[in-house]
Amino acid sequence: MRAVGAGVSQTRRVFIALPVLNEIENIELLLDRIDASLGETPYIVCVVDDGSRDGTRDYLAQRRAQTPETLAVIERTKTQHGSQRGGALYAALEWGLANTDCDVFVEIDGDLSHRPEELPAAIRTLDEPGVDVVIASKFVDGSQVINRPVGRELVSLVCSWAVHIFLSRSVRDYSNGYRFYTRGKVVTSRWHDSNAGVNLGFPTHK
Ligand SMILES: Nc1nc2c(ncn2[C@@H]2O[C@H](COP(=O)(O)OP(=O)(O)OP(=O)(O)O)[C@@H](O)[C@H]2O)c(=O)[nH]1
Ligand SMILES: [Mg+2]
Repeated sequence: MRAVGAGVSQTRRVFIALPVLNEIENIELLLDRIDASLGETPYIVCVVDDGSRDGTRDYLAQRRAQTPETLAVIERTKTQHGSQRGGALYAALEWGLANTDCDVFVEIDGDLSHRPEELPAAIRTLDEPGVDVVIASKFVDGSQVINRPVGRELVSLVCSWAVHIFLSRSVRDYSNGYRFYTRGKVVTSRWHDSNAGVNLGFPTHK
């Protein structure tokens, strides 16, 4: 972790969970943009790779050797068909709780679909009283959706609408994986996850 600086509240230490599978075309630029966006704010990115075969692993090993204080890598082997993004996210958050004292936890995708330049503003929102979860939304004024099939957009819209109506009026984009949590909320969500089957977007399975 690096020294304190400007950009985000100086007391914040930021943990970024980054699930990846075959992201060699994006990973370097993404990590560079995260670094530039956070400036001198102390942070660590925890990448969980489920068996990339396109050189992502080699790149991460090389980058980690250069910047061990800001990059952790968990290498796993894929055990199921389909995306294991949820399980990878869970693994990263568990690692972050056990191995860091970060007080802000972020999940972000590795395909550059989420803009790292928005990190400081979203993290600052967590400073507001009573806020412990922030979800970047495709459905607020000023948002732009680029290169997304209409079908996916529709599923996202319906799912978010249902959550907004039936679960929480403050959630506008439930399907968006660009999220920010206080450490306390990560801890209590884990508890809900394992004990009550309720979750705030964390996976219900590993
Ligand atoms: N660790 C891990 N990461 C995965 C897995 N599948 C996808 N990912 C990563 O999870 C993130 C989101 O995956 P996407 O395939 O883009 O899923 P999506 O954003 O719902 O789908 P698109 O709208 O097509 O982009 C990316 O960073 C992927 O590299 C997986 O099985 N394991
Ligand atoms: Mg994506």
